Amino acid sequence: MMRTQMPEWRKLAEHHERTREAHLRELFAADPERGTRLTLEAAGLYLDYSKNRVTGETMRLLFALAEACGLPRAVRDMFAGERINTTENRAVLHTALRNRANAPVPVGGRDVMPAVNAVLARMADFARRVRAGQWTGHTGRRMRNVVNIGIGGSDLGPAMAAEALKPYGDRNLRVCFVSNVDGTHFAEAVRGMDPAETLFIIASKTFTTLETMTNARTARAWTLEALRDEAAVARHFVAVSTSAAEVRAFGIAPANMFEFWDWVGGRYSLCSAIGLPLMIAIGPENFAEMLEGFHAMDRHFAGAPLDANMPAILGMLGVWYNNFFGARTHAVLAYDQYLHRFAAHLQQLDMESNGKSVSRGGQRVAWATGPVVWGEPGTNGQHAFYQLIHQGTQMVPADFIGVCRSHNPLGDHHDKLMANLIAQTAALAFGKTAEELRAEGLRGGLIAHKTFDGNRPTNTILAASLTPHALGALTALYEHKVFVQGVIWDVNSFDQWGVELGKQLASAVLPELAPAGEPDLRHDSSTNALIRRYRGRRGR
Ligand code: G6Q
Repeated sequence: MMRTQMPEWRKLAEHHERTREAHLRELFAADPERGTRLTLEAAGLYLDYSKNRVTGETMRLLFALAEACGLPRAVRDMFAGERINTTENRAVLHTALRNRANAPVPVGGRDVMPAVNAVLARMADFARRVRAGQWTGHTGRRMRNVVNIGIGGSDLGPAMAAEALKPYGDRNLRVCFVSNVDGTHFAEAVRGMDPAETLFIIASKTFTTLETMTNARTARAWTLEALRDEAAVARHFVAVSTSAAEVRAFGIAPANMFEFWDWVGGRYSLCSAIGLPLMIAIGPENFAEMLEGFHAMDRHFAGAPLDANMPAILGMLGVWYNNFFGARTHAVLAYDQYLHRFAAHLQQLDMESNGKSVSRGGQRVAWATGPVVWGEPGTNGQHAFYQLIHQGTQMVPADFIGVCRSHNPLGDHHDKLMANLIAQTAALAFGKTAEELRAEGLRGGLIAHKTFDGNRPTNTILAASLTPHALGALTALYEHKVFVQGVIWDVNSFDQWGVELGKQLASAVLPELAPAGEPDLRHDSSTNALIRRYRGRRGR
């Protein structure tokens, strides 16, 4: 049945009609316990969802919708390795990558856990050797630079986590990430690096991606120009991929390849061998701690009843705003400088998963699916775009993420940071009325400008400290939130045909940019003109 025709959806629509004007000021006034009642702890994270425009009845109706859409069954199917990625006929088993309990997970009748554990062990052995200076380069020097070359899912997760967990990293080892096909990215990344001390990790699920292969070839040329011996490739290049054949064709020996599997989606691959640069940066023990955090959230998600289930609560709140209030974006505001790439990772995770307009059955959906996800770290955003969140004409539901203990406890910085986080959520919820302004002595025309309506919904997520465990739990929380919403919106959260299209588009134009001859351009007039203009002015 169409989602919007389900009785549970209709009940929510009626409930929305009745309650949409209710103000958080009234909801808090009517229930002094609200700020502690609408909270939850899981996997070391604390969620306060009291500053949402919901009542107990709203949550009951949202969970009823989740039940009716088959969420509990869908969760079981994912964890059990059913082929829920139907358009690619694949299981979706990123949870097996951090299945610390090691319970068997069968895919096509075979338990995947021995292979998962074997790759993790090989990664740990390699990471230890690089960190200890035992994996030396072609001239016998230890590696001081590790450059991950990958893009999208083969970049954003480990790049985000390497930043987030910098305090756990070996500061003598520079770990950096090159993704963009823009030569500037590579050139600036390796500037000042010595090829004799530089290890490249070529990370690509398919090992055919244009950007990654282009950067990888450039990296090989850069290495060989300095080291002048093909044999150097074996010491300076390792690969992370699902395709041994493509890796071999590139010239990297299978012994230097770390495998993962087609049941790991790119944006869900941080816990697979794609996490190798992170493991080298923070060490296998910290990486294992991160996996524990992921696993703790996985267990919570799989086991907790919907009304005490953090990903389900966050997911259904998002549905409430997206489909009933018409919110079109969702902000993720992390009050921790180390999380400065977290929103970028979530952007891919969420928008690539649920940015779909066709249902699992192949019909066009008649309801809104994934919102635009965006964000910058606090407090920077406060001096920039928060204006619109406070007083703009559209509702922007937001998640505020903070930690109680800083890794850099300088003076009173952290108290000031957290005071801002807490005060912002209160201001967004309760606003400032004209009466309050008058009571402060304000008169005249400025009252309208300085009035804050409030009633702007937020979640607050707190961790004790940004440990590997906390980062794992936090990342898994959002993975599962996205899953919940994909089930409600009836989309396949695990394919990405739009990204695949992008991989093909440029290949038609590329040969037409080559200098030789005058190409017979058969595009639209804009595309043709852009190609001609570029050809006439390109640098070479
Ligand atoms: C992720 C996407 C996409 C993918 C990149 C890189 O879920 O599928 O971002 O990760 O396009 O693909 P390769 O790993 O195959 O190079």
